[in-house]
Amino acid sequence: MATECNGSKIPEVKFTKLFINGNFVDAVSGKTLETVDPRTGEVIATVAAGDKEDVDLAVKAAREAFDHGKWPRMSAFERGRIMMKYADLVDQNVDELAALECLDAGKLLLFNKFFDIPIAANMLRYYAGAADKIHGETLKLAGEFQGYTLREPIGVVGHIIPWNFPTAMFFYKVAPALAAGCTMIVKPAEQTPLTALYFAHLAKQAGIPDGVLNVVTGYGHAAGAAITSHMDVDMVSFTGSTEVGKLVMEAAARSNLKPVSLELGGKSPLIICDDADVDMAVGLAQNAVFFNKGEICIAGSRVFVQEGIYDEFVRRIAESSKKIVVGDPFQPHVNQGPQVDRKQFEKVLSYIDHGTREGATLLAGGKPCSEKGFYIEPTVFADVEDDMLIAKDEIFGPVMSIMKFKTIDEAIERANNTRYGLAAGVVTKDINIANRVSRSIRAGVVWINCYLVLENLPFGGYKMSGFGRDGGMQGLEKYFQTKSVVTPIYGSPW
Ligand code: TXE
Repeated sequence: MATECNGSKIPEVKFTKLFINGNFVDAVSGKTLETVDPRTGEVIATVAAGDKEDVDLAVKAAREAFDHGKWPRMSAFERGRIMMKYADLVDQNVDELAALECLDAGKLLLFNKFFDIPIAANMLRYYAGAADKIHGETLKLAGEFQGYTLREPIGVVGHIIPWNFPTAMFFYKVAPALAAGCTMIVKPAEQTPLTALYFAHLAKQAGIPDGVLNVVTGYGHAAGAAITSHMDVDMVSFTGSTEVGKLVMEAAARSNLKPVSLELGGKSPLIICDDADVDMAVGLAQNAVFFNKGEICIAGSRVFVQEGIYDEFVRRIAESSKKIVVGDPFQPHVNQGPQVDRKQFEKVLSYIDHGTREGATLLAGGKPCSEKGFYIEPTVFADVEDDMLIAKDEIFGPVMSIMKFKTIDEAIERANNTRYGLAAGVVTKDINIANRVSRSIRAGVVWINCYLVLENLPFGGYKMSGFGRDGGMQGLEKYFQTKSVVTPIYGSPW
């Protein structure tokens, strides 16, 4: 039953156990973890904390469902039909899911309700439609041989997902893997386990057979590490920090050499040229950095502004950032909720402190803004130098770093001077500059006069932002193996 708090409907938490082989079960060890409301720092619910033994059980179920079950063997059209039903169930439960996500992750209720969750349902539909359009090739070989390729599901997949977009990340990974005919174990982030468990319940309702989709909540060093080093997991798809991405790859290499796909951190440049419409540039930059309280890997957190409009841009962005309403994400007039947990809250504040001590000019924000919970003011630094920590590290919070540049060549060089390569943006009216920048920046996505638009585009990183793509048809590819088959053709006239 939902309860009320400050006029907001707080949903009841219905699912708190591991979902293995179609059943909600306690962790073998009986261990639990507490998930916390970032608005208050208080415990919302106690959730099962799975570790190696639970992962072993989930992998066993997924292995059985893959090796002997219906899911990989049914027609792809039928898999797609079940996924469509799953999508409808996600839509039907949107109110409860949106509130649960708001409570667990501090994400805006209205955003969850009208964007995040409907987009996730559509992702299921996108891959449901793609399921029966995967096919191999036929090749005429030298001599009397013919070859063809089969696209086979890769097997048992481990999905390890972060807390900043618990719903989107769940379906970014689960939807294409389901369409491919894989079976899987999902480990949500320990900070935000609640919607993943709800999605497990809906998967069963939709008719996805037991063992196909298992959810093991728990800590990264326990449940996460058990997945990446498991000998019977055939592939791992990970989104999270670059540091943990390295551990994932290492564990995969040390165990069964399973392929991995890594979507990691970013420090994306947004280049604003002299000819830009300043209104547009301010709105775009603000959204690029402060969207989802800055907890987004593609945040345009390095804003390069050309010297001709620098002063005006800096003045305008400082004014507009002060108008962002920070507060309870359940409230419709609020633009920015709390950071996800105390660790992130303290991390962001420590970077703000660094920025001030390194000599950047603090134009707006810079402080926590409530007595309880993890709220931080939208913070803008100008006159940032490339070698300052706030210009180099992923802060993952509402902090904008503005740098001045003279020429486009200089901006491109400085924009590329980072270990990351996830996203970039350019604001200009000059098509040649837009094209030059988009070709020159080493990043997985470049936005011209817009930002954060992805829909069904392939998405992933260059450099230490990782490799592999989620989204679009490329997001499906990694869940297949390609097998070549060769037969002789005797007496063929061709
Ligand atoms: O990430 P972790 P954290 C960045 C962002 C953030 C920082 C730290 O800068 O401030 O990372 O966040 C699981 N084996 N991003 O500490 O630890 C973990 O349980 C296997 C960017 O939360 O990487 C969770 O499910 N798994 C990012 C997931 O990894 C392990 C989104 C991500 O957590 C593990 C999140 C291990 N040894 C943070 N250790 C993005 N690219 O969007 C942890 N995990």
